[in-house]
Amino acid sequence: MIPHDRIEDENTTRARTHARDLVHAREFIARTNTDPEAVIAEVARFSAAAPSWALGTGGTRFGRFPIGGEPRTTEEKVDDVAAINALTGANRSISLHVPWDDPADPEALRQYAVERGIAFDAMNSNTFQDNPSTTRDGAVSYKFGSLCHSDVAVRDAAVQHNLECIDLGVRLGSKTITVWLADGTSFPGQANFRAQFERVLDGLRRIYAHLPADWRMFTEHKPYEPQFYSSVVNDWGSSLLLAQGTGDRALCLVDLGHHLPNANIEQIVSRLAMAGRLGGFHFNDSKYGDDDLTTGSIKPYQLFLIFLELLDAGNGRMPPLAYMIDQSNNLKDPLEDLMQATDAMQVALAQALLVDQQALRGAQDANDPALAQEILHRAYRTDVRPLVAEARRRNNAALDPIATYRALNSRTEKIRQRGLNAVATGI
Ligand code: PSV
Ligand code: MN
Repeated sequence: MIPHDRIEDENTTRARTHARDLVHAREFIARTNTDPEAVIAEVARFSAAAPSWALGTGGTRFGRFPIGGEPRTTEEKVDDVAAINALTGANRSISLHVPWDDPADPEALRQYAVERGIAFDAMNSNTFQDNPSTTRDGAVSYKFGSLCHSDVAVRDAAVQHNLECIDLGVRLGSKTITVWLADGTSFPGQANFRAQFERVLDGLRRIYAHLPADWRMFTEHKPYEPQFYSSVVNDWGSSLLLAQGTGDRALCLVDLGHHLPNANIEQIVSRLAMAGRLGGFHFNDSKYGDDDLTTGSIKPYQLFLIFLELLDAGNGRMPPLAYMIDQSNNLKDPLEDLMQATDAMQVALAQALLVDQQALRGAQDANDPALAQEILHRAYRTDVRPLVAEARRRNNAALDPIATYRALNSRTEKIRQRGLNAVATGI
């Protein structure tokens, strides 16, 4: 755990500069017809779940370069999320991926997390790998898909695994299951598009039928990888069809990396929200495909535009969706990576909150694209960092999370406790 008084000490060294920057930011923002206090409050309310699989050094199939001190158990993963939450004040939950996470005593794990102020976000099932616990000890294989498979025994095993994830999630206090399927084909003619889709729909209906009344199910689309010719749930249209064909509490999850190059993701967000089927997000960033790069590191303007659509859907506030980070790369300390992502989201949210909505509507009605762009840029180009830091301070977190993490030698401390060879389970 990161002791709160150490964070306070670090904040004290930055307090005077922060106060000066905040006065300046407040004055500047007050001139733009926006209430800086409302921005700080909304940013302080925001939280993004951390994925249990991004707490170790992820990698590519070419290599992985562990940095030591990685969490060896789900409890240690909770510890790491509690550590970054202490610094950001905005990562109040963890999302588990089964069976990479397979707690022997869920009630004890739940209690462990509660004591550290961490809740359990969406449960994620895994039918994209063959694991003994999900394949009936190797009796079936997901090589040719799971819910879409031509063999009913494979489909049954995949459904069963999802039901077990829900049951585990109930014991942990989660309220959502996210179903991401690697199902698809790598070669034309390998399978019938329609037959695969109908089998997936049937499987999702069976999973949905098992949901407790206060639970939701998310379908997550992805155009390619690991299959390279077709994915069954390839885009938001297929995801929406599946959600609509399943039930009211079946919603779509948007992973930013799961779109073909140049897709207008903010418009997809708007469409799904309009259809009442936007459930959650996996935040990350990419240059080419599902690169799993740090949120906001490549296309920060796109991130701002996405938050703008979210505020539109929430009438000026962030709608109560499931916001999660889904990124992993093998160059950075994963905890620093997650804190940078969280900061990028808070900055984008603050910028989006600064958009003068009334003026924007006026420009739209007057068909004045130049003015509309001015209005967006005025908000996007505002230095909102003091507001974000203030939101963190009010959440008892660090004014500067990464600098504080480094000043406290947090990684060295983890290596001392867990060892240099401690490697996290997951990807
Ligand atoms: C697939 O690429 C994905 O985005 C899904 O959310 C999975 O559950 C996750 O990554 C696991 O790596
Ligand atoms: Mn994802």
